[in-house]
Amino acid sequence: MSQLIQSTPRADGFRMPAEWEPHAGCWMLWPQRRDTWRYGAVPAQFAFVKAARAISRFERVTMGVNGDQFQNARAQLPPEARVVELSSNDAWARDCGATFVVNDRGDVRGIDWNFNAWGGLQKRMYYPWDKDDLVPAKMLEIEALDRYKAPLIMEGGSIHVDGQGTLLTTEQCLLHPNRNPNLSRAEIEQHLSDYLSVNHIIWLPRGVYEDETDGHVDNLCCFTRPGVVALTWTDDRSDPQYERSAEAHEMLMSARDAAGRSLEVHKIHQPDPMTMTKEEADGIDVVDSAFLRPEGERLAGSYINFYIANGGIILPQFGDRLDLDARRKLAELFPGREIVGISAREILLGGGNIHCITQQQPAGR
Ligand code: KQY
Repeated sequence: MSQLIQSTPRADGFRMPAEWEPHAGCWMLWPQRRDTWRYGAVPAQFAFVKAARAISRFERVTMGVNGDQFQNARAQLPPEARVVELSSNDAWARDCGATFVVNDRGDVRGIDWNFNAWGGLQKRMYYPWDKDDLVPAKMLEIEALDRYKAPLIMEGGSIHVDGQGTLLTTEQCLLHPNRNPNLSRAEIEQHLSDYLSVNHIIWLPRGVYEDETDGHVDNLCCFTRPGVVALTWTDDRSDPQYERSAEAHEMLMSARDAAGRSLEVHKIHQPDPMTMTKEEADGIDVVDSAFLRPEGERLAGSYINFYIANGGIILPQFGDRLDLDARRKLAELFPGREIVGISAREILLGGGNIHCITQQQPAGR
């Protein structure tokens, strides 16, 4: 049974662990939405299956699917993946799924943030999002884990933690008026502190250029271990990403984490700029509420959007000359983990990448 708890994780001695801490498994949601995914989401389903197959080598994957897609998903996914009927509007488990917290005894609970599909009616990107908003409660019911309801509109992709009290985020996203217009920066910080048990927040100004999430940090920068971060980078000063990465770099170089350490910052060169082709744009259904994705639009490609599995790194690859460079650097940053590259352009076309479609559930007792 999953109970709704009225206190906060901090008050109860729970914290959000870092992604590299041991997992019980990984949650994903099956892509189906025709105004996000081209050709009725069939190519995206292949890409999600590849990601699920890669993650399944390291930990159990649970795929939440709408009822009408159960048989299709079950047939495509590897037998070791668990397929559960769990309705959703779209397929971004990182953003609409539960964020898990643990205590020192190994108990696991979940946080149910409010979700407004990256900006609500102000932006009208992906209406409706009612089913997505119920995903955390359903995940926690399935796992029989207790749930905190957090009074904050927030997506999991807008934060990264080191598990030792430090949180990384961007002002562009968490302070955007389309998320929590009635909350001040201090009130948002207080909620993050209460629900994730963080003591120190590093606010980076902006995320990746043309990232439709309003600059999620999980496409820009992440911790690879306490005191060490990886940042998407370009040396091309004429690329609009340059000043975004440069300002983040400057900030990170002068930042301290919750333990008072200065940070070691590793630059991961972004793939060469990619744009949506006409064929890709034409394959997406147009509906009234949809966010237009025209041909020629810059895609927010980044190698930072990888998933840390037990013993592995599931890394986006774009068929780019810098794919190998990213693999090598990540291999150095994660000794002891196997780097598994996944062809990820199809996921990128939907506006995110491998980190955005996954949500780790920490191992409990
Ligand atoms: O950056 C992420 N965490 C998710 C991207 C979601 C894009 C919605 N189309």
